[in-house]
Amino acid sequence: MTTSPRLVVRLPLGALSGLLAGFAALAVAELVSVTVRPEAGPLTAVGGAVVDRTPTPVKDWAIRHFGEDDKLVLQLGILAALAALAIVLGMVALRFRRAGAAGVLIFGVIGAAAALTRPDSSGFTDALPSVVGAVVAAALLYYLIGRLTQPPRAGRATADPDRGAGWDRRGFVIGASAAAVTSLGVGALGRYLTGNASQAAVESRNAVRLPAPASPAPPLPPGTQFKVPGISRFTTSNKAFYRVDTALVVPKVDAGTWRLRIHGKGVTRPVTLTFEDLLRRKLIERDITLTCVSNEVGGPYVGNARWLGVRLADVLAEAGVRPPSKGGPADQLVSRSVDGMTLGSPVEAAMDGRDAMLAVGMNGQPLPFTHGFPVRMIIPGLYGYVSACKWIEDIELTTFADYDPYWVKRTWARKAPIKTESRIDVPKPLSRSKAGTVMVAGVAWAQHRGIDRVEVRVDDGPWQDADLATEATIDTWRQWSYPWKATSGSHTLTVRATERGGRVQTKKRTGTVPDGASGWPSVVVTID
Ligand SMILES: Nc1nc2c(c(=O)[nH]1)N[C@H]1C(S)=C(S)[C@@H](COP(=O)(O)O)O[C@H]1N2
Ligand SMILES: [Mo]
Repeated sequence: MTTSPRLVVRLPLGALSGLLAGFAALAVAELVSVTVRPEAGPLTAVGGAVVDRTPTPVKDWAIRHFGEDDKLVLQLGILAALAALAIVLGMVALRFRRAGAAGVLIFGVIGAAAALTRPDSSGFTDALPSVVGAVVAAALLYYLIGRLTQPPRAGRATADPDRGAGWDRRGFVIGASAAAVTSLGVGALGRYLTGNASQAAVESRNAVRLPAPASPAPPLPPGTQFKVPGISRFTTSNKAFYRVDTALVVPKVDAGTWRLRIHGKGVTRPVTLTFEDLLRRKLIERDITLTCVSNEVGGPYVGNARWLGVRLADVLAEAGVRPPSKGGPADQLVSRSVDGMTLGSPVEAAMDGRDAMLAVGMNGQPLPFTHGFPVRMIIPGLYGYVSACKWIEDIELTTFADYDPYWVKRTWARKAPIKTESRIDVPKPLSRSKAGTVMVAGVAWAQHRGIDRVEVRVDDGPWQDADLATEATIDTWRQWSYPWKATSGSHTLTVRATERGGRVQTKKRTGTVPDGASGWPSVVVTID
């Protein structure tokens, strides 16, 4: 008998063995990670490490193309890469059985290294999911390949016609099926237990009763919301609010065990606060528009919510913090989250009288898990990456000279006030409308400065004043609309906003790196 027909059968079976071993590794790792830390699982750990090491332009590209699905795409990509490598290892193992199994162990080492070097790593136990998963997978691969390359042991009764062809078909089928079924069960059990572990956090959130604010947000003045179809609602619902973060698994923090530590340079009375401590204090409620520095001109990463929280300046003052203008030694406030993210804000901005807060509520609800439950920071006027720490657990007073937080280490600016911007919500780009009055409308923002004017230009015509909705506060965006007498043809609509004090939104087009995109938004539309 020649070897080629057997190879044709064995190669796919080797590949299948590799896939089964990879699947077993992930299932076992998932189950072990329940007892260690869900975030220490190999997919999350390797995914997180990839996110941290991805060059900023690639990350920006991913956000642009996949939006809030970027994490899903990343995890599917990692799974696909793992599957390809597992197939190769399985086929290699047909020839080099020990080397194939050892290859699986190398992946265990990579997964363990990723888990141990995550900023939120809780120590050597974080290596366990990857290590145990890899050992089980290596043993499984070694066993299955053995069935493919060795005859069944003498004496075993078998009617296998391939017997003597050099492999144990029955042993392989039984081993492979048992491995597949067991992995499915183990994986499902792991998923189920992970769900239970976050149950305490879910219950703690359900139990939150937000107190009434001592300083409520002023009622929205009439006229903040235009009735133009398609315009962004003045208040963005929690569901519709954009989400930008690096968390592959949304942290589920139990409010009952949550603590916030405040310490560092110039802190004369370090404090550790509980969630109850925060709720017992006087709460303020404010409408504040948050924007992401990764928002392209005309992009979706901006939203306005009614936040409820504790005034950050008061908490800092009680800890003995003085802003630099009052002689304090720290000019940077570094917030750290439970998942190891770091954000740096100017201490001056946190204490200069604006409504910077440790927020516990969003639009009348406890913070959604995706938006930072139980507590996040909000500082009006600053992009999210230098102000809006979600799942916050630590505030350290330091200096800009001494410490660069996460995004600053990755080419973004140390300080990033939000740039004056505007957006055309309607008409949609490349849409068609009938000649006559077409409503051009959208939002404009210049947080903590205020919007005074929005102008619209049709093609190369003169700038025309748009109608402005009533301003809620200088920290919120402002709607605008312009009834355009549209004539047939293809037209370019361009918009620019002017902030209080007269500075016009810059025409200069820049990308998002390092401190936010700028330029006038425009859309091309066809009028029939
Ligand atoms: N812990 C943590 N907080 C974070 C981030 C993050 O990745 N991790 N991203 C920041 C960025 S870049 C922005 S724009 C805002 C977005 O807040 P949102 O997701 O509630 O809209 O959160 C900020 N806070
Ligand atoms: Mo952001």
